[in-house]
Amino acid sequence: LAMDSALRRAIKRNEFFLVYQPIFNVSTGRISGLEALIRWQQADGSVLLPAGFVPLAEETGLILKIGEWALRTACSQVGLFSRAAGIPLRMAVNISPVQFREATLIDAIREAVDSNDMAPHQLELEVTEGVLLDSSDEAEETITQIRKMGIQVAMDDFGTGYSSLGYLKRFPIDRLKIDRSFVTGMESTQNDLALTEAVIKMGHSVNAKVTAEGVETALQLKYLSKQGCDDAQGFYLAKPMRAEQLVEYLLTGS
Ligand code: G
Ligand code: G
Ligand code: MN
Ligand code: NA
Repeated sequence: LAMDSALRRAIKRNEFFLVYQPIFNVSTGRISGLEALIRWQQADGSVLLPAGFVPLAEETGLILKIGEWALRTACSQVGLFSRAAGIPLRMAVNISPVQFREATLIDAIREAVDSNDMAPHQLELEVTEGVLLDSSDEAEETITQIRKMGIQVAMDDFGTGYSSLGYLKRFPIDRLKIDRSFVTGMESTQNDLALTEAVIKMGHSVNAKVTAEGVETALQLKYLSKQGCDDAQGFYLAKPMRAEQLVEYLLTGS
């Protein structure tokens, strides 16, 4: 309960901020997009990661306001980042299953895209399998509607759910994100190496692009490149950064 009122106060006081992690095209090595990741800077200066507050925000419904703020903020900055990079960047925004169930999501997305300097295809919504679990018909319709607007949909944490393959059969998506647990195991575990290759092929077979998450070594990147992975993200390539630092990074290339 204390946490609940702290969250409400945080919304009023604008204590949330976004960091952005660069995502790279594997074959060119050039930046192709960004993932927006929310942080909460508490009154005492400490910074909380999403795992420390998103679950409660989802339970209390406060994630609706917080998620809308994140969507608007990320979209309001993608033009600036794209100019600094010299190419239009994709902006990936995580969407909670709770947000996804709200009928207001479509309007919020349209508003965020229309009122900012960006093309619809520059926005990519990352959904987890949790989005697809309940009332699948509605989820399917929402995804279809979003994609008709020209906005992209990515399935996040792919491979960790109950029925990854079933979701792939059922839901039309633009991108798969290979969960970092598979990428971590690539160097040491033959099975994981085989599985990343299989997931990349699977994604391509349904005309989706594939992003590998959690790339931490040169060897992992080399394997992913051989396997035909489209994009990669991870500490080896770049860490999440605040907006000011990101602009500097994009302008100077470091
Ligand atoms: O930032 P960190 O690397 O700790 O991210 C962990 C997870 O938190 C992400 O994989 C994502 O699922 C979730 N997350 C990050 N930002 C947001 C956000 O703006 N909204 C929602 N719903 N989840 C987020
Ligand atoms: O949306 P998702 O839950 O996948 O968010 C990605 C999370 O993974 C973010 O919290 C980000 O900080 C984290 N992350 C990004 N790159 C790496 C990495 O190379 N290694 C590890 N351990 N975590 C990473
Ligand atoms: Mn994500
Ligand atoms: Na993920």
